[in-house]
Amino acid sequence: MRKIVCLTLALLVILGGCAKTPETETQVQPGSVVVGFSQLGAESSWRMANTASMESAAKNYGFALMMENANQKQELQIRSIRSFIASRVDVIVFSPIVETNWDNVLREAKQAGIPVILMDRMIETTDDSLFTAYVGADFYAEGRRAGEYLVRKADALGADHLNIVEISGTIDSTPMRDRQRGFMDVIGGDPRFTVIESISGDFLRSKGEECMTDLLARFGADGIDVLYSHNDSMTLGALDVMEKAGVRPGRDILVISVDGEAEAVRALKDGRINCIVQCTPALGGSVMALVQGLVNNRSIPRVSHPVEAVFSDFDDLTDPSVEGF
Ligand code: GYE
Repeated sequence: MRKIVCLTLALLVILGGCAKTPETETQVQPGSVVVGFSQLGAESSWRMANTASMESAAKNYGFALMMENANQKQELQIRSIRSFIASRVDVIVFSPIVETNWDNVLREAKQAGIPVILMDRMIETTDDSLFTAYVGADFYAEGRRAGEYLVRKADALGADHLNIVEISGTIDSTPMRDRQRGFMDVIGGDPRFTVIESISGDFLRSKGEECMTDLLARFGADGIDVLYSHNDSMTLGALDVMEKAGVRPGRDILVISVDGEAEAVRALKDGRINCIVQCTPALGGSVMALVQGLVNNRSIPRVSHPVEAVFSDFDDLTDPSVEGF
């Protein structure tokens, strides 16, 4: 791409005053732009839809997408980022599996002059210059929405006390940390609620099953009033286990989930899930718009959050806008 940037610049200089484009801006041929994308894994329907969104957006923009899937391993993500640097891609996009320990590899990208966009998840760093932009959900707000639903539901039921179990996402990932923090900030001070256990299901359906099996064995269905699960895949696994044990999810145990995948939305409509806090995987368009801004030397927003909704048994679930991905 670099050659084409120079050519375009030269043309702009030749065209002089005729060019409408500001002096700092270059018009890059989309076909020449290479985006290195490290996806963290394929752990959930959310992740699959997110990968598809990145692929189709890159195609729409005419960018070449060099994508690698890290199978839920941070070392593999670091290795991919190093290979993107060696290939001198134009922009690196990655979805960090956990928040910590990215500084070294991101310093290498910075030294190579390659901008980095964080997609979906955030990092913990003392050097904010190590990434250019973040595109992803406000997970803290999602956690709060889950808590606000529960408060409203407890009010409607006139409940005195509710025992909550939490199946969390991948430990130390942004959605896990912030969905927990947001939820606790809303319900934590309310004596009607006790979180009796929180265990990680790693955002996987199979682990959602394992976690629910363990929780039912330890507390019994009567000891659990509410399940708060950090994603639909784990929730669907937990639902299977409850039903096999003769427990009616949505009735015997209230179920609050996050994401909005099609199968979970069907379960919401069937009354087996009470609330889904939406988290959209369709981030590709926003990411590629930023890539385009970067390669054309425009300034781009530091943080972009998608607009997200909440679907619950308080809503008219026959409304066509209540649909999954
Ligand atoms: O909620 C979950 C996925 O980081 C927002 O990761 C994403 C989460 C999503 O595995 O389903």
